Amino acid sequence: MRIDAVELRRVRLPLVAPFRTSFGVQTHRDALIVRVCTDHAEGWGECGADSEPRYSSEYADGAQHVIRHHLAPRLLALDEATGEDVGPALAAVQGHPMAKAALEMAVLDAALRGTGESLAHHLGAVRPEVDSGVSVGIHDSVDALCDTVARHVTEGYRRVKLKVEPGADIEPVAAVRARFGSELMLQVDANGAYSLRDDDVDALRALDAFDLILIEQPLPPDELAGHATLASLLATPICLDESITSARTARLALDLGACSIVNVKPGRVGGYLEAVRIHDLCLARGVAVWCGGMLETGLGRAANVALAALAGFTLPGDLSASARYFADDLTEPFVLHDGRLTVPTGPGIGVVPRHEMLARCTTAVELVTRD
Ligand code: OSB
Ligand code: MG
Repeated sequence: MRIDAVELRRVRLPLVAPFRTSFGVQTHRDALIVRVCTDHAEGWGECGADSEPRYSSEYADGAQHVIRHHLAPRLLALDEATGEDVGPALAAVQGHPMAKAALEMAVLDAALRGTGESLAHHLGAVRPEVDSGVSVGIHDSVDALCDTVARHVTEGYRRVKLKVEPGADIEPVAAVRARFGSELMLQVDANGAYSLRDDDVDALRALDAFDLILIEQPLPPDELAGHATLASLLATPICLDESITSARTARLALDLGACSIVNVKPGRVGGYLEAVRIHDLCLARGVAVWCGGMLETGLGRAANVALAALAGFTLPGDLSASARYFADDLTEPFVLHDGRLTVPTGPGIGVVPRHEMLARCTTAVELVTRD
């Protein structure tokens, strides 16, 4: 397959409700969508980066720039490319994993549409549907939080994740546990907002009382040793998100005892194929993994659901129905069936953007071609 052009499209979709985390509030999904045009088929990719570099150093404008000037030219210079060639072709460029992952996703999609194989099958999926979890932002009041959680429980979500930060942790977690009982699968995500200071450690230790599945990323991304220390102080398992940037860092984190569960986000680790390598490593070690999310549109969601259908994804992912994020998704909406999402079986990622939605949401388009 020869890649002839890379289209970079910015879309802006309002979220159904503001999403507040320890690093800020998000009201829109400002995504970079990649379309590769090849001599076989076209392929779609989505970059996880947000408009501001708060979750990690990447942001949508930056991802677009590095693709335009450094990544796309390297792909367009190849005579032949499959999805497997993208990582090696881009390896000379340091960093920018979400930008690289978006390109890899688009090339995988195009190549698989060419052969008629689904991404799920290609990655090694073993199940036709995946358990759906929901990530709930920090709310202004515990009552409002409980109302939101009640709605999601009624909708059928199989696991609830609460965003927490120092000062908004014990009380909301205690209230949700008290209201929904011990059967609710519950976990928290701090996005690195805690430290090893006594007051922070005391708050995290207090969460041990609530039978949480895990605490996600309590300390900043580069605090592997700190997470190992913290793990020895807590009963609740530590799961790392931001800290895990590759299969190599996953192995290091596990060897250090920095985490016992791994959140896999394809964008954060540079692509779906590296995500599979992390999955394989964890499966071999008996470590549970689950698929994280970046408020993706239906495009990224389709690929994430395919990944989450691999055998080692034993915990519900941050893979919610389209309606949890958007009134109108870019693709046909993903809907919950008995708390699960169906793994797409069509060629490639199995979904395409709806044309009128794409036109309505697009804020800018740029085409990169061979010169
Ligand atoms: O830390 O998992 C995170 C969203 C944006 C950035 C970081 C995170 C999240 C979520 C939402 O928790 C996951 C989702 O439902 O897409
Ligand atoms: Mg997280």
